[in-house]
Amino acid sequence: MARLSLKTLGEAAKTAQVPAYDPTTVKTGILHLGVGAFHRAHQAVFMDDLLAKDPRWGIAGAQVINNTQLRDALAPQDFLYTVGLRSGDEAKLRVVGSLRSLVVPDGSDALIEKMCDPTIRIVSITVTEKGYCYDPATGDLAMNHPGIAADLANPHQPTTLPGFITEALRRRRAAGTAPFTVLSCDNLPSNGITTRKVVTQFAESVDKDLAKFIAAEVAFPGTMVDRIVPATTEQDIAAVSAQLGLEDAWPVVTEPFIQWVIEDHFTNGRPDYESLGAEMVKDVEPYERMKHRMLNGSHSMIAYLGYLAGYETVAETMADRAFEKLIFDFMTEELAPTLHVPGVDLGGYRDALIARFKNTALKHRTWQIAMDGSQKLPQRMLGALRDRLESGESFDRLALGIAAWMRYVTGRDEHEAAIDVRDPLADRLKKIADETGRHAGALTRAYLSVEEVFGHDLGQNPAVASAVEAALTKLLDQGAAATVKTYI
Ligand code: CS2
Repeated sequence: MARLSLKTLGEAAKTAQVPAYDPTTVKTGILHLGVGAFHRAHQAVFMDDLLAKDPRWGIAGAQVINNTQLRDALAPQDFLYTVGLRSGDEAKLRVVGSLRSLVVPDGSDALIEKMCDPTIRIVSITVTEKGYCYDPATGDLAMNHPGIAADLANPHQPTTLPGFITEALRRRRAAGTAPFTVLSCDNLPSNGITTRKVVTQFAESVDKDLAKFIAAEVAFPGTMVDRIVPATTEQDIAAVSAQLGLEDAWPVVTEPFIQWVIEDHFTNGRPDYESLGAEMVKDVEPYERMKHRMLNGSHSMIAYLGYLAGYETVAETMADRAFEKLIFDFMTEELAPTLHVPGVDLGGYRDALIARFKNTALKHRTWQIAMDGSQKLPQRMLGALRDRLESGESFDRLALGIAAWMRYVTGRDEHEAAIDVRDPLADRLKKIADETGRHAGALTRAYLSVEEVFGHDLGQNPAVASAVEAALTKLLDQGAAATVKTYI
């Protein structure tokens, strides 16, 4: 089978939608840090829609960690790749041409130099929550993070996201080049504000004057990004290549749904996002909060409980009526009442989410979503919990979600098999379980005292402790499947 590339694009047009422009003629106005499946199925698709009308906004890709896998897969295909859109029995293909290059930090200056290219006017980011090197409970830069400590000692050769951005902004300023806009597209709380905070706090420790310049001159618009994009599997690669009639070494598969809400605050020009269907707003927070709580909060609940109950994917978990009912009630009773989003019908939003979660064409693994819970719980569940506490309302299902996370990070499943827990705090969380044993009360107290996750307030709250302990007791005694049945 021939390989997908510029040369075979004519062939691809027989089975897939292909770029309506010549990819070799586009300029790269955006540098994207963290080219993963989500970026390739979301922002890169939006830009692919734009390039026929405005060729200034191609994407120069960059990895923040030294991993050449994707570059090795895409370089022989001229960075073209396929997006497989899947819903039920339907599978549509689209070849995307907006990604034009991919640099990997290899100790040389190539990445920083590319960030300093004056044609780059936006640096967008998807490096997942932990890539920001922050304390999840406070949003402050984690000064004791090993990468941050190394970058502070050697700021001109950075290795972390805050380090790369600060150094590139410093060099641009020194060269008289206007700064780029920094556009976070990760699911962090107040992603624009948080990114601004970690970058300025980093700069503050390196050069106070530079920190002032960044605070005054650099825009960090917030965004809400949404599309469910599971990690690509070997089966996906085979299926997409067979349907395309060309070999694609690393396609992405996703759902038809796509959404992007962006704060309209750019200092060095921006694409005409409106014409692509993105929503430009003054304040993204209500949208972001809605998405983090309703979509991602439910996702994490499904991930921990579903994994423990032996379900491999989200759709499989949601095919269990008890789980579907739990998620419906969770959103209706405990999450939606904490939200106020102008012009959005939260009941309709909930129903659409449930339908998306039930999409059997996506094999979204519970294990994948369960990753990095220590970084995810605050914005997904704990913000809603604080709101419920403040308004004096019940939070039993939130407590169940937190208990399910605790049960999961003990590192042993319901058959005593090891769980491959991926989390920056995994070792510490496992140690807590090993030292505490399977006693729900002691385990609850020990985990609630992890301040990076729960803060001081929730960690010390007796009502939270007793609700979480009650849920954890059930999970330990009866297992997840039986426990979920007691909530419906
Ligand atoms: C998921 C998200 O992996 C996860 O934690 O909850 O990646 C989710 O699929 C996206 O945020 C959907 O927009």
